[in-house]
Amino acid sequence: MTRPVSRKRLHTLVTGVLNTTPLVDLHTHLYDPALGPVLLWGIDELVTYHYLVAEVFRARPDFDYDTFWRLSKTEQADLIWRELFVLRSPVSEACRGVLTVMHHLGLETKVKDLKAARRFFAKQNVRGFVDTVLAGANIKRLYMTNDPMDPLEAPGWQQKFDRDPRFLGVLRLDSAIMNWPDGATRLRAMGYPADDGLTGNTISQLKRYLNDWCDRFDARYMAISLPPTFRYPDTHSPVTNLMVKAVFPVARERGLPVAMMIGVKKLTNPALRLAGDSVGRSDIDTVEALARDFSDVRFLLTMLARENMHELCIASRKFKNITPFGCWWFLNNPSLINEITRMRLETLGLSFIPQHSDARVLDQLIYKWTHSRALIGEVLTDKYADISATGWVPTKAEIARDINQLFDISL
Ligand code: FIX
Ligand code: ZN
Repeated sequence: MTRPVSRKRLHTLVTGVLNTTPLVDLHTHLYDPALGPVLLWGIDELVTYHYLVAEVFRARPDFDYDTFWRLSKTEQADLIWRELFVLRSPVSEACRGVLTVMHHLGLETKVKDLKAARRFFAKQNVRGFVDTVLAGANIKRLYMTNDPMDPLEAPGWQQKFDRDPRFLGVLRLDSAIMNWPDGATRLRAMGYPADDGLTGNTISQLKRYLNDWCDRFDARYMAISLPPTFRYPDTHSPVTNLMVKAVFPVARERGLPVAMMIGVKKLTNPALRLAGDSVGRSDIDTVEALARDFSDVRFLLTMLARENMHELCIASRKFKNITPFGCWWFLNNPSLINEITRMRLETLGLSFIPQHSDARVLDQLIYKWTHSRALIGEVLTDKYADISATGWVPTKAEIARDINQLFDISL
């Protein structure tokens, strides 16, 4: 009979493996440093992350939106630091994240201002800091969000450059497909003469765009964020038609997964700009119908509403071409990472991708992965303790095997 093992022993094994295993980050808004200033890093970017912009207006509802946006990045950071980190305890997850990064980098966190932090970052260079952060977060590869129509990113792709193999390409579809026919205008401006209507020519021009830029980016998947109102089938919706007639066929031909991130209500409060997006309950019937009708397309799926998480687990049990991933955005908080990861392990075993960072600022990888490794480690420990009580005690090698299955994404 196998000797029982304590939870403490299992926890030591799990955290030891998790903390020493380089992981892969499936979705970020980070960029190969060769693409230039579009890669955000440093204390002022960290403190003015759009999550904290939303939170500073909670602390200061009297503050005028336009007055805030007229401030410089440094002035915005100083305001946020004072209001959320000095005059109040920084207990939110986004605030705590900044503290985790600063602490990891050896910076004092309980300070009145950001002068010392700015002095530290002034001594860094981007390529060296990329190495520092990837090592600190123990991330071996990450997937970017690449949009040929993004005016901030597009210039970086004008010239050939040696890719950093740790930064993998992803073709992001929102600019081309959402709010049609805005995308048609953009496609025409790039030399893809699509019509405003969903004609055969439009479909073939969009397919050419998708293939050209999947080639240019060496894209490992295509991705799109979708509103809670997204429906399939829907013969009237331009988004649905373009996905069905262009995106899924190209994905099938190229053998690329399609990531659909469903449930975002864009600019619910436009005055908050990037911080103004909100969440809505999405339609799981749509997800199941897509998985059924496009059974040869692999869907990487995440949804933004907590209420959709259980449905997504069950839909994933029904369709092997659905891979649920991450605790996205408003779900990327300890209480919900805990709940969602338990739900997924209990319904899906190890057949899902537990987390992605969604990092927009390079430094954030440190906190997003430190926090998530600890949380996921607790849940995994409990699940191993449950089966150990029956005599099925995992070895360190089996725990390492499981963690690689969960995190060693290779697309
Ligand atoms: O659509 C997306 O990729 C979202 O993750 C972003 O738009 C969002 O602003 C974000 O960064 C959330 O974490
Ligand atoms: Zn994102």
